[in-house]
Amino acid sequence: MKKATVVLVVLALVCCLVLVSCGAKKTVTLKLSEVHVDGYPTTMADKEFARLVEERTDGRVKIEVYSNGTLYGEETGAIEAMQIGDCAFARVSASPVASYVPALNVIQLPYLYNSTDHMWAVLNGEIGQGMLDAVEESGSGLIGLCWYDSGSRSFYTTKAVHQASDLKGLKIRMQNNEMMCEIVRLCGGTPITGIGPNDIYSAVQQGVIDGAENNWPTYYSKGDYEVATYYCLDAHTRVPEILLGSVAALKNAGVSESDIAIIKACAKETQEYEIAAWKAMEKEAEAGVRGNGNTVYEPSLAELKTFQDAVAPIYAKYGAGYEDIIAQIKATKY
Ligand code: BDP
Repeated sequence: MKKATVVLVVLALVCCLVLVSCGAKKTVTLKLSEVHVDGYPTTMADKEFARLVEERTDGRVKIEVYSNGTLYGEETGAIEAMQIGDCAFARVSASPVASYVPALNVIQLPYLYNSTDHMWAVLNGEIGQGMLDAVEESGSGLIGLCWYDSGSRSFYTTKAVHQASDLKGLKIRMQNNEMMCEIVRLCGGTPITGIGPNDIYSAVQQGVIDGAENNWPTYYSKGDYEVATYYCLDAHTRVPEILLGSVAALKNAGVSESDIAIIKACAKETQEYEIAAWKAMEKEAEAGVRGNGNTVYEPSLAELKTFQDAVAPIYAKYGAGYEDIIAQIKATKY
């Protein structure tokens, strides 16, 4: 063969190899379920997570965010789908996850933290990482990726509530979590579960429930403030949000261990992003609710104590076996 022919053949072979390797570059597209609307802090963070993962894996892993509960309107549905590998990621409240990983109840006990800073000192420390690890080690098929802020939860109702006993006779929608339901029972109300966050509005309208409980941004963004106009700032608990991954879905999609490590690092990076968005939205939502003329009630210290005293027995029931962690949380400096 002439030298020129040899060069041409080699060039052709190199081109073929490049083309084959490009074609073989495996790109997987994975789903992320989110119950909140676009523009809500957690949805913004989900999208930032997707952006970072695509960038850091050089496009090997793409994540599509399905917001506003379009994939699963109930977080329990998203969790169960992840367990069988039907969904790769979901941003959910820690509350429903605790039904699968009971240790998570400890970090959302009523009146546990003194402030947001206190909660973040715990979540960003050994206890928070320990809880994320516990999710993966629990055999639940879930991976705990990172935490997001969700403020504190307070009751909103169709009648005025100023102290715990005012919940007597009221049907209150609660998340799918026994400990959360117990909070309402201990105050004399009736917890109602099985209603997704997008269905609270109509459930109130139809008189199926007399109210629910949540933070300013959810109360506002879901429109519930229009039908349950009394908001009592009892702040009975802080429940962090958690970004979850599915062991089965990542395995089925063939995502490598090294890409899983990248995914975990990207998730952690979005925490601060969400916290900043959270602070802004909390103010915006509060202004929106107050601007609508809702009755926002700030309980006196004595009234607040009626809630704290009513729910105190929860510590013995749900804190049993975790006394050391609870003491550590209470002693955490912030
Ligand atoms: C909101 C959480 C969301 C929960 C919702 C609820 O952000 O993940 O689904 O509460 O009460 O604060 O179901």
